[in-house]
Amino acid sequence: MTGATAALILARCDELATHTVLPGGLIERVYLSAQHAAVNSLAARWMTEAGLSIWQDAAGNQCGRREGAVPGLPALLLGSHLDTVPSAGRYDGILGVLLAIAVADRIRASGRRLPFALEVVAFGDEEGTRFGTTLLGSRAFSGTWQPEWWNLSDADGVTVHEAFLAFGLDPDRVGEAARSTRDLVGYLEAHIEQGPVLDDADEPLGVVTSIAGARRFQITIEGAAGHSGTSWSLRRDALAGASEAILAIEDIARTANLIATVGHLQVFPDAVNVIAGRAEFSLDLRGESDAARDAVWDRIETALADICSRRQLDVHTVQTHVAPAAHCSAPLRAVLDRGIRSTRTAAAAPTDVPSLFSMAGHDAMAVAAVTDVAMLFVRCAGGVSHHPDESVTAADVAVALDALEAAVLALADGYATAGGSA
Ligand code: HGY
Ligand code: MN
Ligand code: MN
Repeated sequence: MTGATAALILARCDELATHTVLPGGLIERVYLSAQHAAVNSLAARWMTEAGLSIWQDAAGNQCGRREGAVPGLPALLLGSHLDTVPSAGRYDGILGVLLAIAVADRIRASGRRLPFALEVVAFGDEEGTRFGTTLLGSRAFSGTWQPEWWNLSDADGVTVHEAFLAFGLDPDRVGEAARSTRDLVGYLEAHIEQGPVLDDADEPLGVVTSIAGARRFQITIEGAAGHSGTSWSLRRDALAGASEAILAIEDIARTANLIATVGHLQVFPDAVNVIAGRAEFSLDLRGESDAARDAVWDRIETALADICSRRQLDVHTVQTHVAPAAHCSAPLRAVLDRGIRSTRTAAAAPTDVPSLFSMAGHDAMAVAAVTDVAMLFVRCAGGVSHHPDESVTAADVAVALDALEAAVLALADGYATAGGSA
């Protein structure tokens, strides 16, 4: 039966992938878009079929709930996100939402009433593709929405506030999406690893120890546009300065064993025979500890100032996103460990269950503000992600489903005997 469900989950990933703004089978689906509304409707239908009562919360997250032994009990949350990066794979976030729905369906079919409610949440904005800052859905959910986000705007100049209204949401009621700690047991998120560790270890599943803290910046370097025949001594070339800065950022981060990525660069006026007067680029900086990450940012800022002073350029940085590193809860990691072990045949060597750090960010970072979190990683081929070649196998999806269901039931068993605490 698991094989058929895994096949259904993969087919649903394919169906969700058709809701995209890009041609040619490429995937891009952003927060509060028509594509977001379409996949919320699909997820709502599948949640209903899984026996969940459904609602869309005040921030556009699609939610479903099945009561426990008695109505109104605190809820165990399962879920992930349905939005994507540009030219995305079809499993990042999506697989976690569909695994959560499949576990809820299995528990419905078993007729078992758990000692807690079971909720599935499909967050609407983990990637931050549309508005730059990320985790908007899960931060509304965890009660950490920031008022300054209303004025963030997308590439077309549409603000978050306007996008809420266009999606049929009332910005004044975003606070109603916030959940309270007392209503929650914890959050378990299944997600592809987006790294090579499980694939290299020939392991289908692993348990996350902690999730990197991230900061994002928009960096602008200003020089002077000019004729490309201008002599060297008169140039103030913003693109040359940005190029030196980007390599300096890479060198500083590598030396500090942190990860820094410049994924966006725009040059003005962007012409073959004009010296660049302005260069704008993004910086995504992440590390296992917030302190180490912040110390590296301080060094990067100093390097930017030195480079620009030497080249008679001006530099301006704006932080567009910050999310603290999140540590996964030991009790929830333990039930995921038990869930994975339950999928192993008795004959299998009792090797340790892989536990690994996540350099990728996840909604669990935001949800950690309101309840304990843990993550189940699923192998993806070669660790490839944020790319159309992202892939998983039906066999790994099947074992992930069994492991996640077993983890939920292990938590229920422990929760019932412990009188209701995760
Ligand atoms: O950027 C990340 O790490 C995540 O995929 N949003
Ligand atoms: Mn992603
Ligand atoms: Mn993701």
